[in-house]
Amino acid sequence: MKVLITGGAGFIGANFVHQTLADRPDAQVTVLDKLTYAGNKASLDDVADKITFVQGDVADPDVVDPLVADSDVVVHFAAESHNDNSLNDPSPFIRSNLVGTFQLLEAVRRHGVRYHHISTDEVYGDLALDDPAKFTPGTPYNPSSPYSASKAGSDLLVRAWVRSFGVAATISNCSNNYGPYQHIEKFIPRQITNLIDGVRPKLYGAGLNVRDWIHVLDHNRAVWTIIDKGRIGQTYLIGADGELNNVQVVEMILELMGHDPHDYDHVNDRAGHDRRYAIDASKLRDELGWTPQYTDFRDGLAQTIAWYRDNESWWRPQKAATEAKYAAQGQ
Ligand code: NAD
Ligand code: TDX
Repeated sequence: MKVLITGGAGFIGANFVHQTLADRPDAQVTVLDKLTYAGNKASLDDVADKITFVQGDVADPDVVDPLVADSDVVVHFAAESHNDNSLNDPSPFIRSNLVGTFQLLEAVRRHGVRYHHISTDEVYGDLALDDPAKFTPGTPYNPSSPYSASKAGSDLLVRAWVRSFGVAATISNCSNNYGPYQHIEKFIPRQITNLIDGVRPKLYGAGLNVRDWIHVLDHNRAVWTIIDKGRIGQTYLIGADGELNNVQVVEMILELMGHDPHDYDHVNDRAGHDRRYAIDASKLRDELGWTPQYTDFRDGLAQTIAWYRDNESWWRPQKAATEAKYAAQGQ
């Protein structure tokens, strides 16, 4: 099977490349990645001789068309992915997330190739902290940030291409991922690498916002389950019942790294900050038989901390620039 993985030098995509090579000896993997600030080719160094790597833009039809034509399945991870960046400059989010998805859809339509679209629970907006409800595939779209609006728009393009053109596509909307190879601008690796540098963790606002954490390897196993067994045209929500507020996560990181759990600071809040995400993954569990393997967040977090301690050369080159950007925002 020839698998085209877009965004394979990013966090989730790089883990997906490693898992695919390990679990599917028949897979021929091509990665298409623009290598933006968020892409890191070093994440694929250990498998460089087992894959074809193409540096290019998913929004460029001349790049996309021949790669799609030569694939059996396209798994589309590539995107601008950070909410804070989208608040500073939405324009790359529109090009990469909307135009990029459009060009891939046109190519899979031309060549009759199976397509799986990676998306986020943020398309549904947020839930109140005291609301017992969770997101389901029927929850209306209500995105808050330019990032989540661009992802919502890309999902709707996929649905339209399925209905109007018969494209063989599935969509998954996953909650917050953690694990190795995540860019240090994101919440968990930012705090881990701050502590390695002797800097106190930084919580936006009161820190009471809730995220529904899932280990990246569980997300990616769900993606393969959907590609193998999912019904064409369907949307599957991926989550592992991992709701925690940001204070709880920071306290756990501090404790696991040998610090007083209250040694953190509050910084400026994010504009439009979503309060709570929570996924009801029963469709994926009941219909397709997927269950998460990382059911102990504390264990998964300890492994993630160990990975950042062991792989300082991977993240160190980005640390100063990432923190300078936050400092300018009072964060
Ligand atoms: P990331 O920012 O770590 O990686 C994105 C990758 O895409 C990078 O390698 C980057 O170079 C590449 N890229 C960006 N624009 C591109 C373009 N125009 N052409 C080609 N490559 C381009 O992101 P991530 O956290 O790995 O997220 C991957 C996907 O998963 C995204 O679609 C995101 O919306 C979705 N998602 C992420 C999470 C999460 O918690 N991180 C949760 C749910 C869904
Ligand atoms: O330093 C910080 N302090 C802090 O309190 C940072 C970077 C974040 N936060 C908060 C904001 C959020 O409530 O932590 C929470 C998680 O923040 P992010 O890591 O920026 O993730 P989030 O905005 O929830 O979005 C993530 O999950 C859904 C991914 O970045 C998206 O790509 C995905 O779609």
